[in-house]
Amino acid sequence: MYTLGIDSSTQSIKALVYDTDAKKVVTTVAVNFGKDLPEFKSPDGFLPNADPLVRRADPRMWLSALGKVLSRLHEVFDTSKIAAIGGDGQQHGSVYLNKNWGEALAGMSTADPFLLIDRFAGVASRAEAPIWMDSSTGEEVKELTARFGDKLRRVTGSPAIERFTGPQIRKFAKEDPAGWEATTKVHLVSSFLCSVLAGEDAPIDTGDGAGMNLLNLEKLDWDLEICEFTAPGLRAKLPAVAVPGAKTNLRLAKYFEKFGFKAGIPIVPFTGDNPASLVGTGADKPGVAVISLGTSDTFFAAMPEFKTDPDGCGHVFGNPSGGFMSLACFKNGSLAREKVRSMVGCDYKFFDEGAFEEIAANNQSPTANHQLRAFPYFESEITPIHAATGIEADFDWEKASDAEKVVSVIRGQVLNMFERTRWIGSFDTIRVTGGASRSKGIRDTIAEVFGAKVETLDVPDSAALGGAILAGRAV
Ligand code: XUL
Repeated sequence: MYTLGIDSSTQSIKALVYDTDAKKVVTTVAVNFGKDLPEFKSPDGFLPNADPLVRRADPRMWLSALGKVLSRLHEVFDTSKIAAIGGDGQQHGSVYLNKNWGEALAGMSTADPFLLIDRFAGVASRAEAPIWMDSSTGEEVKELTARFGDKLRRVTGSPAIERFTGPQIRKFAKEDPAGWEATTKVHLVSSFLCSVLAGEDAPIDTGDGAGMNLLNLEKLDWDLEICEFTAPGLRAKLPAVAVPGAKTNLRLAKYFEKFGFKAGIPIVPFTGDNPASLVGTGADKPGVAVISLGTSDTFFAAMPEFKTDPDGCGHVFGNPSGGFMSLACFKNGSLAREKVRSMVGCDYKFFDEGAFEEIAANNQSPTANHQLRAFPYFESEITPIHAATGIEADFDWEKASDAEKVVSVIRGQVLNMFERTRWIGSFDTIRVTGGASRSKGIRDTIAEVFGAKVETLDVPDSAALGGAILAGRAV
């Protein structure tokens, strides 16, 4: 059986076909928002804004990209063979729809040659959708924290956070009450695209819904009190919540026959990109954690029961395979490592391996108690919360050798990751992915500090794959 996974991320949308019998990816096509859709003037997936804290995108860009990626897929694959569709979107981003939305959705049950952006013209009550990179809601975060204190963390799995959807909705409702009044539905990027495919309002799944500061993760339903304080009448504007594993009633709308699909095939509610990656990397079962070493470093793992980070830095999302998942994001990831590499002035061979060999040869095992450690805070850090102060070392940094500098920074990063994820549980396997996972020094340090087997993951499109796997399970 073939299933399709659609991943709408920050800079591109991907469509991946998966053979569920052979357990193999058959083909992947992508549309890059900046390169392929220059008319939306969003080279990096969002509209330029004079305020660096504001990051918004034109939701019509996502519609246009959806049509284009399905058309590209139709050119290279017999889409009539696809039995089910799943997918995901960048988390937290929200789309605001007006009274025309319902009618536009219903219209998807007829076939016609119009483009998606024309079919959905005039449905937005807010022209620009805030995305996860937006951190302009400091004031709303303060207001939510003042009103609910620790309840947000205990109930929704995360304290109030700038990029989370609740503070973003509150900001819109405060700044544009008429726009808020005209809003009949708020969707996430994931549920917005899923609704378009199904021609009806898709529910928000607990994986992506947990990134809103609105979902009660014990009851798996919207928290009325938090919703009402966030924005008046919000509860009535939210779609339903999809409980993991529940049978889906969503079916592909007739409109999509123009891309060769069989209308009526099942669609599973879309989830967030991180929960989808959890499934795509095979880490949706306890005991396995994934560390993605990218611009920022991300740590995620499945959690059978609901519990939250006492320090409030990590997040809890629903696991699309059932139960929950944790996610901790470390802003000082590869960018910080690159800074250290250029400070030391060494090549990758030394940074990834040579420095570690030199320290080992001097009998300073990375697990020895006297081992040096340094923490790179080039960007203000969120796990733990820490201002941007540069290198903080527990030794005289200036006098240290190049090898000591490299090894101590990696050790500092990995130790921090270990300390900050202990609340989640322990792991016998850690799967590492992302650019910096090529470094043997980092992999060995992770193995020693976590006391776990480290595997290198080679799943380039883990989120899209997760969507396709979830689609397969639903059939
Ligand atoms: C997670 C987060 C990002 C986005 C975009 O909380 O903000 O990982 O999901 O990838």
